[in-house]
Amino acid sequence: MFAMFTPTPADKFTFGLWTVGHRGRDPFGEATREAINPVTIVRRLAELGAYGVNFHDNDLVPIDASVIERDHIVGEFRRALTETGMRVPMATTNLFSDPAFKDGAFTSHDPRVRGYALQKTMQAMDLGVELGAETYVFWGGREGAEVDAAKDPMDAIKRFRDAINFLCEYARDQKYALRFALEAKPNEPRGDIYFASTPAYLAFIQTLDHPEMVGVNPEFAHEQMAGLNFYHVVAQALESGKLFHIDLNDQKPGRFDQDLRFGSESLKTLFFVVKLLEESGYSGPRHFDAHAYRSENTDGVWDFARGCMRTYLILKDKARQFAEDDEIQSLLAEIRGADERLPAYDRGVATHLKGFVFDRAALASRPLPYERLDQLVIELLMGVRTGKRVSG
Ligand code: GLT
Ligand code: MN
Ligand code: MN
Repeated sequence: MFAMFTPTPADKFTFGLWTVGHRGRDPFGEATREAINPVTIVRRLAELGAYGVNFHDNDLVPIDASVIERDHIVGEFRRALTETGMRVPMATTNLFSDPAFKDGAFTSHDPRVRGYALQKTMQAMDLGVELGAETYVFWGGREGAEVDAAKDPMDAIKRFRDAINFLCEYARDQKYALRFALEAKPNEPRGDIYFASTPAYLAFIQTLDHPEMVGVNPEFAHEQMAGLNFYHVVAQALESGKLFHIDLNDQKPGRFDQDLRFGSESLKTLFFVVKLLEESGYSGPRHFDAHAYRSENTDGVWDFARGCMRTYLILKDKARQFAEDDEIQSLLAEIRGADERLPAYDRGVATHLKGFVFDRAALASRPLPYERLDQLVIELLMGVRTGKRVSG
């Protein structure tokens, strides 16, 4: 049983350097554990069966490093990747820690700040591509406001668009095979962040010069903070061909961004998310954007990482059980009935439909045994259904 839920690189699990490297700092307290250097992170994650590791430019190279220091750090990191076979499928820019970005990066009023943000991102794209990244994430942590009197949200959208258009051209000019993934969050660290949810980005992408290069990176915690159903959000991203990356974690409703261990709180929703990812043919990395409880020491960090991957695999197995469970499947068939697509519009169809007499009472009386179905799902998740076929 244990071996069954032991990850391998084929599962495509990734972690950010900033996730397992998180030192337990929060707005009220200092770090509770030592920094773990990127090379150690790569080696430990490889031992645990991960596929790869992602980073912000400054997770790897300090913002004030000299060129010599940069080359040394990147060289050591690359060696660890080669020795372990670990990949870097995604990279991103830190456009939120430096005080220069205190009022935004791409959406700042100050054109010098916007220029610096572009410069920093181009350099970080170079670094990411150098290490093999195929996806480039944009999380605009400081792109927002506390004082709406000071900033025009329409200007912010236009400035953000200019930045993404500029960087798409840069990627094309450099012949980088990079895809961009935009990550939404409703608030924190700003009072309000522009593009508060993934669907806002899905609409925005259509207004770009190269919409085909740009998709989304939804994060469970962020949509949960906004009170949205992550399963539905991911479904929309997938259905529109825009799920370029995904940040998996957990989060209690109505709280700050907790970035909890995957599956520590919201098993039912996450079951449907895993089922969706597995059944839709999503082939990208399963990235855990989470960190260990502040009370953990370094050993606990690896317990955390192991737990994220193990829970994902257990939920994946539950999805298989769901598909193979006769009682669930026959109930679903009964509920769904003959789910035919209606004919497309033509004038004859419309005329026929307008004149047709529907039996409203018959429509309303259709039984929908959702209580039974949901209870079966709950029992499956609680482990009292075997997952074996129950027919007969
Ligand atoms: C930061 C944020 C995450 C983003 C990271 C990528 S940075 O940790 O909380 O949700 O995915 O920039
Ligand atoms: Mn994230
Ligand atoms: Mn988060």
